[in-house]
Amino acid sequence: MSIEQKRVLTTAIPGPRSRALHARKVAAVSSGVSTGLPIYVERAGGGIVVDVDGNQLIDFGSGIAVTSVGNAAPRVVEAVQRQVADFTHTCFMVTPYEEYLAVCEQLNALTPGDHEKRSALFNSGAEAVENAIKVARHFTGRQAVVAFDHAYHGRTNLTMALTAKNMPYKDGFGPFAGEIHRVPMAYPYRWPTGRETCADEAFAEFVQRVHTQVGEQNTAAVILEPIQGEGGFIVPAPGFVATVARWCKDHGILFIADEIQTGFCRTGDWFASEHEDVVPDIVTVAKGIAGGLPLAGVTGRADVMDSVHGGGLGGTYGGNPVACAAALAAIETMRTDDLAARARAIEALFRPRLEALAAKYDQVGDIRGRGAMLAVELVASADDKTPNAALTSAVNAFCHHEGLITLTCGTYGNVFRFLPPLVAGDDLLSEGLDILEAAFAASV
Ligand code: PLZ
Repeated sequence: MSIEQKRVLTTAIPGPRSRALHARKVAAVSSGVSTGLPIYVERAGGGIVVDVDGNQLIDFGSGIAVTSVGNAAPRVVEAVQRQVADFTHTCFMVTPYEEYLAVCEQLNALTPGDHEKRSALFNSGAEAVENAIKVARHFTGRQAVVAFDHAYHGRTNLTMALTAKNMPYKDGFGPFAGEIHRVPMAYPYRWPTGRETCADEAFAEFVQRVHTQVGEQNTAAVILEPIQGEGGFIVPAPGFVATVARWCKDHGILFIADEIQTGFCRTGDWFASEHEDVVPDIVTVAKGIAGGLPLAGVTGRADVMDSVHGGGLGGTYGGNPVACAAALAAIETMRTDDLAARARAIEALFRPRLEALAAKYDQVGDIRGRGAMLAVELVASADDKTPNAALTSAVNAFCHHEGLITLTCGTYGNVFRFLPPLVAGDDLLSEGLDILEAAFAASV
């Protein structure tokens, strides 16, 4: 790894070069596209991002759960360089190539369940979700789709409708796609009657809503993130996901697991569904699959995926050969370096530190997540669970100024989340956690 795995601050964050670039950003880029931490990046690798002022920041975000194998990961770089020199594009729908097949074979083998599967490749997570819904509607001949409170599935028109949160994702962007129905999520920390009753009551409510407001016979699919991402790293109450999946099966409804953020070793397994022994009918993937190159996939039961007429699925760039080569190298890296185990080790490193924070600060209401997808939810106090978005922003700003790239999330903007590259070393991660502690000390 050519970048020294060390935090270095040479200027204030952001430094003068980043500030100058940011002035150009304001003049050239739509204000609709915002930046969380406007340091402009020159290089990145392992757990470090180097900016144009020579600052080296610790990365707790992985570009939103993408660079699990690290930035510019050696095997990925080598595979991309080889592929880009061979050919960059033909369009798989025109003249196909082996790399696309190899990625689909990997997806069919790695996603949960040993049944016969088929896959199709796309460019972004949202596009994968769109296509999963297309396939589910086509296969079932039904139109309704059920999504959950706090869900995030993308920013295109159909996926905006599936996404729960208005601001910033939906506000003023309607009308939204029809036949999307929302049901409560089994959110243990905020379930009115408490954690113990959460799974059963949320399931009863789910069944009641779908039955009375939608009709099982009209429902093509239920789509769910096995751990909700943008909505607040909400781990559904144990048993909830499996019960919903089983109920779907009983009613001929397809169960779609959106593993775009949770997939590819992030939560300590290849896929988060495995933790609950859930075998989805369809899985959507993106983000971590290709080490930072844009690639997404839909993998599902062969009978479901093969129900679509020839030419019904596709797109100019879907399964681009360079992105496929990157994915094969990233998957190979995850397998040989056992990055699922590394995600579990990262959880073992983070948990006690987060628990110490919770013991010290009344405002840390909940610690949750799995593997290297962890978060703390910040509230007014232990007794008053009013979301504390102000403290969340203050902690975030402190971390940024100290050279730690952090992300927030949550329906109420009060969740502080951790998504480090799985290849970041313990020393670097511990230093990041030291900064987090200092941020709490300075901000509470
Ligand atoms: N499904 C579960 O997490 C993307 C969004 C960042 P795309 N999450 C990061 C932002 O603010 O735009 C995501 C996800 C889940 C779908 C998506 C959409 O994936 O590749 O961003 O389209």
